[in-house]
Order: sequence, then C-alpha cells, then structure tokens
Amino acid sequence: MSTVFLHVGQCGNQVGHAFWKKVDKDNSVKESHSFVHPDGKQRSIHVDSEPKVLQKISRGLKIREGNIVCGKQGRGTNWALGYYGSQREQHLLEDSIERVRKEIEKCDTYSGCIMMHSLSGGTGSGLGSRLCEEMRDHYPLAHLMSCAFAPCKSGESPLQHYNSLLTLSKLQRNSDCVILTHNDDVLQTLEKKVKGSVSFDNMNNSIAASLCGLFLPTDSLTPTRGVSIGMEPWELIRATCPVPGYKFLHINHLSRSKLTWEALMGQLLLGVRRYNTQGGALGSLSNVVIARGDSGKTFLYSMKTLEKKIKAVYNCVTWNPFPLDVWTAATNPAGPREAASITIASNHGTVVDYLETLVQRSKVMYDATAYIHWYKRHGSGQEDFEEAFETVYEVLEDYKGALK
Ligand SMILES: Nc1nc2c(ncn2[C@@H]2O[C@H](COP(=O)(O)OP(=O)(O)OP(=O)(O)O)[C@@H](O)[C@H]2O)c(=O)[nH]1
Ligand SMILES: [Mg+2]
Repeated sequence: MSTVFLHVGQCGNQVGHAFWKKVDKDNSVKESHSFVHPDGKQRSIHVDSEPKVLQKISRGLKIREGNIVCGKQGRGTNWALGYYGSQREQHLLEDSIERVRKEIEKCDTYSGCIMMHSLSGGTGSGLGSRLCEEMRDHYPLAHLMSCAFAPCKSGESPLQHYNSLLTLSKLQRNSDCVILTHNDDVLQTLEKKVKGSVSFDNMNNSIAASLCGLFLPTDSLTPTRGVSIGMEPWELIRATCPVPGYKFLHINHLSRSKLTWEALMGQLLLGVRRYNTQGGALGSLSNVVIARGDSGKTFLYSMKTLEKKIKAVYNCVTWNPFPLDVWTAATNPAGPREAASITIASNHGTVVDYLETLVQRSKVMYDATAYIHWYKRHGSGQEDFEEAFETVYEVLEDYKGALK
C-alpha cells in the first residue's frame, strides 16, 4: 500500500520539509516502502507558485527529479487567484496533476493522497482546493486526506477569513478527512518552551512530530510476519471519520523521556481544551490514541486505568460504544532520543467554535461586500461564496446534532 504526499504553497512545503526530515529517521517506514520508494526517494510532489521556498526545502530532501512543480509569481493571498489560476501560469495545475499521476503509476497499490497546505495563502488555499477537487475527480476510489493549517486569529491578512471559508468548504466536499492545525495553538504551546521568539522552524518541527505520531508505522497495524503496509493514515479515517458529515480532526501530541505512561498522559490531558468560548463543555465523537516508545509493551496495561480519564477529558459522546482506538509502537523514531510519545487524534467539538467564528467574521465582511472585487477580478463569483457559506453551515449543524 502506498501513499503519495502533495505539498502545496509555502506553508505546505515548509511543514513538509520538517515532516520528511523526521520520516527519514524511521527504518520501518523505509522497509515498508509505503511513503518512500525502494530507491529511497520520497513519494512526494512539491508545488508552489513561486520558486523561493521550493529551492530552500529541496536541499536535503530525497525528492524525485521533476516532482518539484513551480511557478514564477505568488498568488497574493487570494483564494480566487490560486483556484482559477493566473492567465500566464495555467500550466501549474496541469503539471501538478501530471506529476501526481506519474507518481501514482509507480505505486504497487495506491491507497491515497495526503495534502499539506495553509488555509489562508493564495496558493495553499486556492490551488490546494483545486487540487483536492481534481484528485477526487481523477481517483474517486482512493483516500484523500488534508493536513490544513489555520492562520492566527489575530489576523495576518484581511482575506484570511474568506480564504479559509472557501477552502474548508471545498475540503468538506472532496476530502475524506481534514486534520486541522491552528497556528495559534502551536505558538501558544511553544511560547512556554522556547526562549525568545518562536520561529516557523520551531512550529514546523512541533507539527511534524505530531504528524509523525499519527502516520508512521505502528506495531498494532503491522502484520505479525513481515513489514508495515502503511495503513495508519487510512485506518485513522476508518476509526475517526466514518461518516462524511464529520471529518475534522484535532491532534494533541506530547513527547517526554523518563516519565511513566500515567504521568505522560496526565500532562497531555492537561493541554486538551474542554470548554468552548461560551463556557459550554466540548465533546468528541471518536478518538485514536497512539503510544510510541512502548518497548516494554506496558501501554495497553496502563490503558486499563487511563481509559476512563481519557474518555472523561475528551467527553466522548454516549451514542458511540467504541470511542477510543489504541495503537502502540515499540520505538519512537521521530524522537527526541529515548523519549516516549502519545498522540491523540480526535474528532472533536473544537471545530464548532472555530467554524462559528470564521463564518461570523466572513459573513460580516460579505454583507458589507468588503474585498469581494478582489475575488471577482480573478474569476470568483457569488456562487463560490454562497456554496461555501451553505456547506460550512451544514457542517456546523451536523456537528452540533452529533455532539448533543
Ligand atoms: N505553521 C506554519 N505556517 C506557515 C508557514 N509558512 C506560512 N505559514 C502560514 O500560512 C499562511 C500563509 O500561507 P502561505 O503558505 O505562506 O501562502 P502560499 O500558499 O504560499 O500562497 P501565496 O504566497 O499567497 O501564493 C499564514 O497563515 C502563515 O502564518 C510555516 O512554515 N509553518
Ligand atoms: Mg507563497
């Protein structure tokens, strides 16, 4: 089983760089050939509308020649320009799809694609949305997962709300699962740990550690004889997003050395958001708990006492009789050395809070027709916005119903 990775825009590629650096340290992933070819090359395509970031990240990664697809000019933080393409650079979309097709042809069994991109950059959001649509169209039976990075709420660009709204609506319609990471959350956690200001490198290393916690091979999903078949991303969808109405995941990850499982889990649970902005309790629909560095095979035993605590903190819905899946791995190659890690992927109520704020802010701007001419200029009409509002309202309704 093989997975193809598609990194789009500055954020998608910079996070991808940190991710692949960590993947490279895992021998089981190399043996399984699910993420890397037998010749050691990554199963990844790197797309950006401008060359600067791609030149930087390609150094030190094992990217196949031709799998870097590059334009000449950025998409100016405009979803419409990324989605409909600039007149002069229509080739970017076609070249990307062509490279993905070639990469998929090299797979024995292609199981799906994981995209990484920001929700607010013009390339990551607009071209990312378009690629997601095309991938669904070209490979309707394969899985499609998005790792999407949300901008800081404090506001980096006035267009970020529209861009995020339009992208999330396309992801909801075309992907099977969206792992949503908020730059605000990552920053907040790192500000307590890092001396001085937090850089994108610090943030990307932390994000990459969480993604490796989810995607790298586990012993639980590796056949007793033989090597990993790389099922982790696709089992994650089966376990946490079985219904199309609820496909947004939130990750919590913690790695420490010399702590018992109970202490490590205790620290991780302290960082889980339990209440929404109105003070109401947040809930979760389904969760996967992954423990790495379990060389003594003690985690499952510890789960006998931890299970109750996790269910309480994640406030699992009563209608799901099996809200927790547990996977373990003896090693923790993404490190740090000798550390053990716990990663929890949760289909969680935090997404309701986020989408409500997003839709509210976008609606105020839309009703005042703020910045709409920027989108119209590049081909986006009223239909794009109305479809996006309608889709996100539906997601909110579905989640609120399920979490009651
Ligand atoms: N976590 C993280 N976020 C990033 C990184 N680089 C940019 N971002 C965030 O991504 C958003 C901007 O998107 P970019 O990826 O820079 O934009 P792009 O996709 O290249 O699109 P254009 O430059 O507009 O063509 C902002 O919210 C940034 O905070 C990164 O390396 N890591
Ligand atoms: Mg850019």
